[in-house]
Amino acid sequence: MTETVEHAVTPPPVSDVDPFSHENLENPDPLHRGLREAGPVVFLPRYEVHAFARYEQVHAALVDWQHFESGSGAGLANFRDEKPWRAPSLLLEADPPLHDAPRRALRDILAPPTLRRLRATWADLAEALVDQVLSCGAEFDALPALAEAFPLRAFPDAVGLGPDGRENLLPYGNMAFNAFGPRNDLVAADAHRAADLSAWVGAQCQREALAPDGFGADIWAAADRGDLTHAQAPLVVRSLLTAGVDTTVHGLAACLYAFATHPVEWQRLRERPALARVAFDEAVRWQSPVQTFFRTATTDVSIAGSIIPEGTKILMFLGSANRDPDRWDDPDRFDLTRDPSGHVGFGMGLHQCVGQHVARLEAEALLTALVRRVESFELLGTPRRHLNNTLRAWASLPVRVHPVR
Ligand code: PQP
Repeated sequence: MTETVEHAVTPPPVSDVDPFSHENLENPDPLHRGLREAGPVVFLPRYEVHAFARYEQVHAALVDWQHFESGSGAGLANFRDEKPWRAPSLLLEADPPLHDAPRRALRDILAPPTLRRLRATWADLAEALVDQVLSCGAEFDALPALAEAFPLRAFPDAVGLGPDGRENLLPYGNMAFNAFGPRNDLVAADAHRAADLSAWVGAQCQREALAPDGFGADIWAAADRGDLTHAQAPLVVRSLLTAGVDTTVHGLAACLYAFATHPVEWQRLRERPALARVAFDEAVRWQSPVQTFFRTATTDVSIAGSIIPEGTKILMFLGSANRDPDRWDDPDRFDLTRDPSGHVGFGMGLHQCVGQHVARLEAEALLTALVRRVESFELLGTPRRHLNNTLRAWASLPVRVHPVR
């Protein structure tokens, strides 16, 4: 058999990089640039995966669930031959049709009427938090004081969690987001806590553990209506608990870091507080708190003349797509005058973040409260990254604020 030139198969470029090394997690920009420049698809023999680092291919894979499935896992582990560390998520690690009922249920629960009810509560919470933090002095670590404190005050109450054990939420999320990567030292560091954290989260997903007026009770009510099964309900609650805290903490941290290092943009926001949502999306584009997700090829897929074999994993670099110079002008610039829509920091397509409006509402509440009280702020010393296999996260963001007088 001969092949025409158009159908010639060219092996993709190969790279021995480790995207999950401490150096690359600490600063992924050089890695991303190298992979984008190497080609539309790059084979990484270290993990036996094909990688997409350009916007075009990441976007194309995200919107093509028929060829790039999630049901074999959205992390490196291939559920076709590896036992998942916990029961697979009905949302993140499922494809249609299994995915659809849980997705619809959660979409309806996190819909505009719910957000309208939360808006005033969260605005008040944010005002109170900012007042409290500023009353303790002008120099503080904005990571625990604001980026962690606000979601931890807002989200667990909205879900309807009980008061005990909430300190487990961030460690559980950290563990879950590490688990999407390879079984490296970051995974090993939390292994001793895995059973306890999972048991606590599992217990909070039961109907009896949840207040009657939160997202959790809403999920159980959807099961009572027959929108999903009663066996599915606790797993959907688990998705909220896994996805809802660390993501927003580091999304808010991305905003705070962005503004602490871009005082002109902070003045722009102060002049036009209605930009808070655009600012959040631009920060999500610029930092991409969720850096990576994986898919699995459902058939041999041809990308720019290279074949990705059926059943193998594809690593999508969301953070790299969000800074691809072929898609964005001056991509490394945090810029409130750009239109960040189309960024893939919340994914795209069928699985696009169902919680994104909740996240935007949290960001809007916190930024609006800060804009009223803070004339300007700056970094006070070097911020420190917290390394995670999936999250672009912070350990510390020391700042000095100049309050509005
Ligand atoms: C980024 C769902 C979504 C949300 C789950 C789950 C876990 C994480 C996320 C990632 N996620 N934003 O367990 O269903």
